[in-house]
Amino acid sequence: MTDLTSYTNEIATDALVSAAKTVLKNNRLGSFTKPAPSLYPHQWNWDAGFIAIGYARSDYQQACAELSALFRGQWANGMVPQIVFSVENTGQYSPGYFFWDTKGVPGKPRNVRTSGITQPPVHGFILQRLMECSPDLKASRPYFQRMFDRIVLLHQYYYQFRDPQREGLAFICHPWESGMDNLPTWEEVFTQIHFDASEVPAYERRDLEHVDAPYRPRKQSYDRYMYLVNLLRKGRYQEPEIWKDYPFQVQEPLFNALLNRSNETLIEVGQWLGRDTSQLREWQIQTNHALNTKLWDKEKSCYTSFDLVHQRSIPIRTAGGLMPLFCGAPNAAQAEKIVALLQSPSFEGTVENPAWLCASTALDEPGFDPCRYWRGPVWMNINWMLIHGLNRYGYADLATRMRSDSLDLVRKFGFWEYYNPWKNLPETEKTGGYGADQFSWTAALVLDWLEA
Ligand code: 9WN
Repeated sequence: MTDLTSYTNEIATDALVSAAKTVLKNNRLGSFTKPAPSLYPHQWNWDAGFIAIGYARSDYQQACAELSALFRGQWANGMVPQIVFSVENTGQYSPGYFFWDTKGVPGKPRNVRTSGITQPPVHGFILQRLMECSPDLKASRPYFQRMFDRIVLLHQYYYQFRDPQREGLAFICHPWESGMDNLPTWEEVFTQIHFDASEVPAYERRDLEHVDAPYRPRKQSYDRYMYLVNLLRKGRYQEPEIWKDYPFQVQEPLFNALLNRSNETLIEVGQWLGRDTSQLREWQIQTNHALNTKLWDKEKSCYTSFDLVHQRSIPIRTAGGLMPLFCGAPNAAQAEKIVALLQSPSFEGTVENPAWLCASTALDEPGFDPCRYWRGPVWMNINWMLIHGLNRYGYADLATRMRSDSLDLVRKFGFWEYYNPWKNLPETEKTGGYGADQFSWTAALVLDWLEA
């Protein structure tokens, strides 16, 4: 075993800040910044939000531009797509624009190429962060008015089309909508979904040209992703009709926690703009209540997903199950239980085998894998949001520890997409950083942690 905790070649803070800025600069494609140099050559939805945070202090205009570029892709029903494709990079990522076949779908903006699903709603709290960082609030008021309306429309979409029983919880219709695309949770949901190999359309795996197979989803998962995309495109993305017999509809805690943190922060922005925020307030109360009544799992001490189609909970512990700390849903006793879980061997490891905070899937879940994306590795955006959640509940020491774990990982390995959660790596692992190198949101969030 190589003990990487004794690694001493630490990079000085100003060098790290400057390296992080270089990552963003090199990934910049005009009005937006791609997530990574070659694996992800378009604009992704929640990436745009985290990237905006990285620019907020040093290039405020670009920070605002990232959200504007993303919302160019907003559909008439309010949906903001997972990917806004760059025309220049056509063919470099799969599934690309033509695979999604969204051209001509009613309500899709005509001159913008987008996929047909969404990603976690980070935009409200990103907008509030931009408000905090604005060098001239009066001058940026029109921008905030515009973005506020766009984001409220997006939330309206979630409550209207993704919450059929009006419970206060939005469902996701594809693992890619969760942002945590390869959680074991989705495998469990798929045990109830049966389809024939002939229902999987032909597709390419461009991702494996950039990242080795053990770090990316298996073929079996990709077949399932593509099977779902095929159902959506065959139904021409027509909501709500398409949901009548659509097999994947899952209420997931991270997605709803971010939606509700966005509701909460939009209230703040809306009050500053002099807008009526009563609908946002109603959503906020209802969603926190629903998180606690429907997704809280007392035995697991965290929130878990609910499969709406098969009417069952999926009791798998993931970092997403801790995320309601970020929107203030848990009461003090629930928060204490979540923190105890975070400080247990399920996330911290043991004295002999310690782990960096915070594994995406709990270390002792049967589906855990320290290398494969979302099956266990540490992700910086998850840590960034959990740190805010821990501070909100007064767990400042634990929040500080998660921040220093995050920065240590970047110092040791670089700006990777995700990291092996084990501190003692087997000698066969050359590095603890995986996926795409020079990853934008890792750089952006390091800037948020380090820039004064
Ligand atoms: C599919 C861009 C995106 C992130 C997701 C992450 C990964 C895409 C992929 O990359 O997903 O959307 O091809 O694997 O899982 O969270 O937004 O960085």
